[in-house]
Amino acid sequence: MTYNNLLFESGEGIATVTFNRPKALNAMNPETARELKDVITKCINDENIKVVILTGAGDKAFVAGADIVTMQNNQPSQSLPFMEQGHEVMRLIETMPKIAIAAVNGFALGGGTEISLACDIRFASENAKFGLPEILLGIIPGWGGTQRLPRLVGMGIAKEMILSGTQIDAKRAYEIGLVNRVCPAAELLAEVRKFALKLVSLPPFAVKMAKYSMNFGYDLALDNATRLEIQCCAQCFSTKDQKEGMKAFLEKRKAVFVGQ
Ligand code: DAK
Repeated sequence: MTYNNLLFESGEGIATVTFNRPKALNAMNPETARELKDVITKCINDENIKVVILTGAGDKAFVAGADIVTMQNNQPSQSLPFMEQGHEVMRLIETMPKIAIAAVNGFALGGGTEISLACDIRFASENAKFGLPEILLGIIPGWGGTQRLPRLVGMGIAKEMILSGTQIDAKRAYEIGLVNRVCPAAELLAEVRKFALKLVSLPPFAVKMAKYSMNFGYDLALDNATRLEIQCCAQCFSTKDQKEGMKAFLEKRKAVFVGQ
């Protein structure tokens, strides 16, 4: 697929996907959502890619939300496919057996915050702004914001943000646990990449099981969730990488994982 609204590059185990509609502050339209699904599927199927970084083109925005121009005259019958398309791609990012990092380099509003919430880890530039301002447009978040934000930062703060539509800066996002790290804007991508490079040599099956256990265990009752964890952990003992990891520890050397 040719991408009109995304840039894609990969190397050293890291794929970088850049939302690239700067004139609309990288707002997501249905075409971008289709392209995003395609590129994430490509990352999933490429065993050389271990980490996927999502960021925005330009220095002003990560993603300024769903494209309001496209949505403004929608009826529910047209909104539903767009919403389902968005949910599908967010869940794909969240559950893929690779690590997704959002490098939030400016406005991450509405769908932009929701994309970052679907990632495993969020780094933000000091000038980043987060928010779910949908209520100010007469709608509510439609790509998982009402569900993922409370799970990440707690119901009280999520209700404050979603019911008021207020934007918060990177410092506040860090304080409430919405982002993992805040960096000067000029250093954001380099910092994310430095962190990603530490992750590319991790044993892929253990990464996959760790995400699986967290993603699919989170909403289960604790007893069922811990049983899921037991199964995921036990499966890791079938891999060469588990043998290598423990052997290397006992031999006091760095493990060399082979991805099996
Ligand atoms: N959509 C379309 N165009 C946008 C846009 C957006 N979300 N955000 C910005 N732009 C465009 C602006 O219209 C402007 O275009 P021109 O006038 O130059 O043609 C250009 O980008 C530059 O924006 P500004 O001139 O406004 O720049 P400022 O620095 O003054 O302000 C801003 C930056 C980010 C504060 C402001 O642009 C802004 O407030 N943008 C809208 C933010 C927003 O409300 N985002 C949430 C969108 S709602 C659903 C599926 C998904 C969703 C909901 C339902 N279903 C299918 C049911 C998700 C909803 C959302 O994400």
